[in-house]
Amino acid sequence: MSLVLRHAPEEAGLTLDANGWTDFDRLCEVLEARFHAQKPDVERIVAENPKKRFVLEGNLIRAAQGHSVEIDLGLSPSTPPDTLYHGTKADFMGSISEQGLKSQSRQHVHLSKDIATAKVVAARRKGQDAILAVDSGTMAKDGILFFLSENGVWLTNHVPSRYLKQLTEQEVS
Ligand code: HQG
Repeated sequence: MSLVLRHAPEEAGLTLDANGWTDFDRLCEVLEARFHAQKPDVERIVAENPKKRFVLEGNLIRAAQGHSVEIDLGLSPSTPPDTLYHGTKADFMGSISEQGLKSQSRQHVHLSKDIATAKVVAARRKGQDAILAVDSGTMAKDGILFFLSENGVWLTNHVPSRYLKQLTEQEVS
């Protein structure tokens, strides 16, 4: 579902509208044909997904965030907490120090309000973790926009390196 709703709707013969929504019944037909999942199974996945990745409204469904396809989530800018966090890998830090945090293949840089979530994101990749504190309060004062996704992920377009600080192991634990 993440593949189809965030990255490659064409893989399931679906299209997303300008705001990322697609027809839920149609998605269920595809999932039934491919995985023998019945509509109640899909509804349960949407409801019980621990990160609330999917939003179901009537017969429309979309991913709450994480898209690489160009869609407009239609979120209004929100004032972030003073500090947000990003989990990454030590190997990337040379490049991040030079270029800041870039959105790479996705539409936004993803930030979390707590260190624990950043640690989980970092742990998905091989290598030594690096947990970054983002001075989001100063960024917002400097006019950089933040958006809060429907499932609580903070989104922004780019974090210049002057707003980043790598946390020490003591600060992380
Ligand atoms: C890194 C999961 C070198 C960045 C999570 C990250 C998240 C740079 C990778 C969501 C860089 C991009 C997104 C630079 C950024 N030089 N590396 N200048 N700037 N990077 O997957 O944040 O489980 O696009 O640190 O919870 O890892 O899928 O972003 O390592 O919210 O729902 O480039 O994915 O959500 O990777 O993860 P990603 P992410 P889901």
